[in-house]
Amino acid sequence: MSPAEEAAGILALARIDCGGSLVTCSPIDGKPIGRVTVGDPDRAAARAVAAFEKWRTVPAPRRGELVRLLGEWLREFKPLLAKMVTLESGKILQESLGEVQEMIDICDFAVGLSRQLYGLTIASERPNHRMMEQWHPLGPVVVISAFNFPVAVWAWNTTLALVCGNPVIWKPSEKTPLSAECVMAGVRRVLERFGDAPDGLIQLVQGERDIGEALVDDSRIALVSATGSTAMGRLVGPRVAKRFGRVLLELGGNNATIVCPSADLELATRAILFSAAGTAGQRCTTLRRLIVHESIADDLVARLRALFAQATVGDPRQPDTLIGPLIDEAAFDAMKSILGDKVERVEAVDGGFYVRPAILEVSGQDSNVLKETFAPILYVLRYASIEQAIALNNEVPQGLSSSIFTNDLKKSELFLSAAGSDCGIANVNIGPSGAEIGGAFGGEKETGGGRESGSDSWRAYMRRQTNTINYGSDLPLAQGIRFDVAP
Ligand code: UN1
Repeated sequence: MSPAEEAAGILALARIDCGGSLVTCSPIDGKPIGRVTVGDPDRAAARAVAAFEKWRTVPAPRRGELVRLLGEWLREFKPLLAKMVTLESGKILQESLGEVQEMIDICDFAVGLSRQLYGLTIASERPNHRMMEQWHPLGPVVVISAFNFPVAVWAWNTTLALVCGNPVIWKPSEKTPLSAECVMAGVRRVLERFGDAPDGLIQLVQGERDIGEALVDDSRIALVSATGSTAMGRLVGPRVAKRFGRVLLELGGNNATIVCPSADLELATRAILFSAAGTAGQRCTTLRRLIVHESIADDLVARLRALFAQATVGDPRQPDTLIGPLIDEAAFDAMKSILGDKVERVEAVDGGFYVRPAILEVSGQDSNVLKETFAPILYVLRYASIEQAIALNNEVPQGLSSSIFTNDLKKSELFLSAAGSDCGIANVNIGPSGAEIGGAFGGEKETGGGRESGSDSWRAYMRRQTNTINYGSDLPLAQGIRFDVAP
């Protein structure tokens, strides 16, 4: 079946009737698979404001119930939604199933969280006073998501935002609007089952850049959570800051793995294949730089070249495919601009841009190595000392993810220490990609500094209020200040 036929089948099954001026193509064969209607950001913001008035007063555990229902629906719809993600993003079905699982996992997390939005009690310095902090809902949240994780990133943000008491407006990538339509079909059903959620609580606004910009500039939006390139974040950050809004940025990565002489090379090789070539090199956590000790570099590179040559590149719907197509011609051109004639195009499905993952040995980190090219290119650098390897890891402007392969405790602890990796994520004996939802996800420097998903990332979706309560009959001032009118 063609991607267009398959997409039509899924839309029919989910009873989604979309049409409009925005055409979307499948990277599998480059042909159109559907159309959606461009949304109205102004109207969406107004509806979100009205929804916020009501939703913020619903008890958080009840808000969690909505997310629980969403998780139930996702479990049921997982195979179909994953199929749509594959058709639209080109990632292999295994990875799409993983992406939907990530949504289910964050639903479970958020349901638990809905009973754990804890604040502190703080010792007051004044007699008969009590101090505490409360976490209150923040306001309408806009989620701008990218093509490579067309549904999971929405779920990371939306489930937390909902239990925290906020309405959500979703502006998905214009490259993956149908996956968003499928999710919204589920959301509508879930809202019906839930019963009394306010109108406009969860909205989808399709469109291109101008639609995103309108939402970014709208002072009714309390938080803009944006995932995408550093270039995009450079625009979004200052624009939201100008109106004193809040941002959560999850931008480019340029992730490295250090392989030490003591490493289990078999383990490292498998991890490197998944992290560097998986998702056709189009994850923000993709491994782009391999920093190998000079004593084992020849051996490791030879193993990797053999493995990269064997990996099946092709139609992501086929079970034996490991590497699907690049998202579009622009991605192919970006890869070609680095590799020139050495780029190996694979003739898999007519109209799609399929490439074999590339390994490029380099002697230092030039401007190409320092930037994030969203394609499967693995640069290999050699090092002599662990300090030098860590310096190379940290030399790039981005700071998302990193990892080390070693069986030497001192090396791994140094890598995780304050003098080690400067990234938001640092792993040992696994690759830099494929994080679980339980941890905070995000990175430093040009990655934008935001944290999404697990741990205490929920705080970004709430406003903190410090309360001091006097239950005595005197009025002692803080810092012992005296401020009385003479008797
Ligand atoms: C992204 O590429 O934007 O850690 C997100 C990972 C995935 C998420 C990637 N869980 O690779």
